[in-house]
Amino acid sequence: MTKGYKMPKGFLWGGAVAAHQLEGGWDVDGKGVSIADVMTAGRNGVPRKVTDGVKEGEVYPNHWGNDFYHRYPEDDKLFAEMGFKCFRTSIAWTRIFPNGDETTPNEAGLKFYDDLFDDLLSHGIQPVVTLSHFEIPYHLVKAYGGFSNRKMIDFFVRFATVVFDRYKDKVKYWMTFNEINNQTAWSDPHPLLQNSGLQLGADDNWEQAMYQAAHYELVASALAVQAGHAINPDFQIGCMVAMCPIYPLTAKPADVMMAERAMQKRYWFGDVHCLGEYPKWLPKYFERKGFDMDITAADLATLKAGTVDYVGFSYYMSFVTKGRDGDQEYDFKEPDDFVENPYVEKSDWGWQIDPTGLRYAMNWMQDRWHLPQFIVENGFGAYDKKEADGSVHDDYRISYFRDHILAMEEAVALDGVDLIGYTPWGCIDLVSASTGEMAKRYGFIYVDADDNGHGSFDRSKKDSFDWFQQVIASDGEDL
Ligand code: P53
Repeated sequence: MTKGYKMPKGFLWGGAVAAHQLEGGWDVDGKGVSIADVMTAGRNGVPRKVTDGVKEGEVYPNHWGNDFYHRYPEDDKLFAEMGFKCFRTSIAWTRIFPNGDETTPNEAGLKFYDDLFDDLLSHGIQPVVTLSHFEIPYHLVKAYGGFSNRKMIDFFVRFATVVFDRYKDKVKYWMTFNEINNQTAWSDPHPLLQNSGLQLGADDNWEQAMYQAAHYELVASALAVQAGHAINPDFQIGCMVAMCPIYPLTAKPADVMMAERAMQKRYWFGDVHCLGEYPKWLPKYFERKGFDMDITAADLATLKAGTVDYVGFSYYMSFVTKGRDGDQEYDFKEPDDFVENPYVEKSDWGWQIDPTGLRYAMNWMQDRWHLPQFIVENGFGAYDKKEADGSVHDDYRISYFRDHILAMEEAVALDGVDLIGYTPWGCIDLVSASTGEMAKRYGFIYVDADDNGHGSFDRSKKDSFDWFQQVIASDGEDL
């Protein structure tokens, strides 16, 4: 056993999921169609397709997820047995506002989350809630062009206000937009759809569209922060960034400068969320690129007045880049400018495994944003093998967690990072966001279902279940 550092009293150990990846029940109790409902199943290396509405004969894994919608009481019991103090999920926007532009919410959707949160609380588990986790109502994509349209700010703030008000006594920790910076890779259509509801054509300027959508999201987030604090001053409302630190390949100055630019391009979203203003390089960049941005003086005042309370972030991997000789602009472009890291191992999906990167990133964020942090995703997607006796020996997952939790504890105990909690991703097996697979499993709890939704959907414990239980019981000391 590895000896770790005890985390402070009240530290929020738990697990994380998103509504669309596990609930299923995609069309029950008045729920509308979300963008996740029109994404088909992909595979390792094969991207998901997006269909124009739900089509006969296509496979849509988010339609069934792991059936949490009907089975959550059983799952909550297992979370409690593991010792969870919190559980991060999202509220599916389309359960509350099926089309997104209604003025009256859907009571059946609101009631589902009341029941879920009550059940969690009865086990001593506090819900931690993401407002927009890749689940924009599809109608808002079709009728308004998603976050290319300023009207989306009002729709989002209305949704946020309704759920803040409804759950004000049940939920304290909130996050506005999941992995808002995932769309840095703007040339890939998936993040643009998942984050912002953008569907662009060949003639559109994708990069400008990404910056514009992100701006409207940041304004919407800042307004939601203010609305939430007015409803309950005890609310802690955070941002959520996908933290993948980007290193220079060598000490060559051009490599170092490119890595700096790469970090700026991936984390300016956090600068706006946390510091309430755009970093200086970005208006210069817009100017140089000739981007005509709709950013008003009123927007800038809103951003300043709606800074977040904490930094929620996911951490799975790090990246590496290198400079181009003679390139004065260092216009880093993701993913084209990524190169492989020769010093680390990779998962079966090519994600580079780097526990030290977590400690590095926590230090970097502490020094830059000066806010408490919350690790709301971390984990290892892998092919699991269920043995004849039902057991799953996922020692590779335990080893990933051991190394990352130790790095996290060092950041807290040795470097003084202020950390609220740690919620491993996909604590129960669910549908992968990037590939739509069930086979890319993250859970401590195994779900008997395959990529096509066949199986009993029965739950069972993997070896990592007992291991994580012991980590929590020892406040992080027994790794
Ligand atoms: P999957 C890319 C890079 C890092 C995190 O991812 C990412 C993504 C987008 O897929 O997403 C987050 O399921 C996201 C979750 C997602 C999880 O990481 O592709 O917030 O919704 O499931 C893991 O293996």
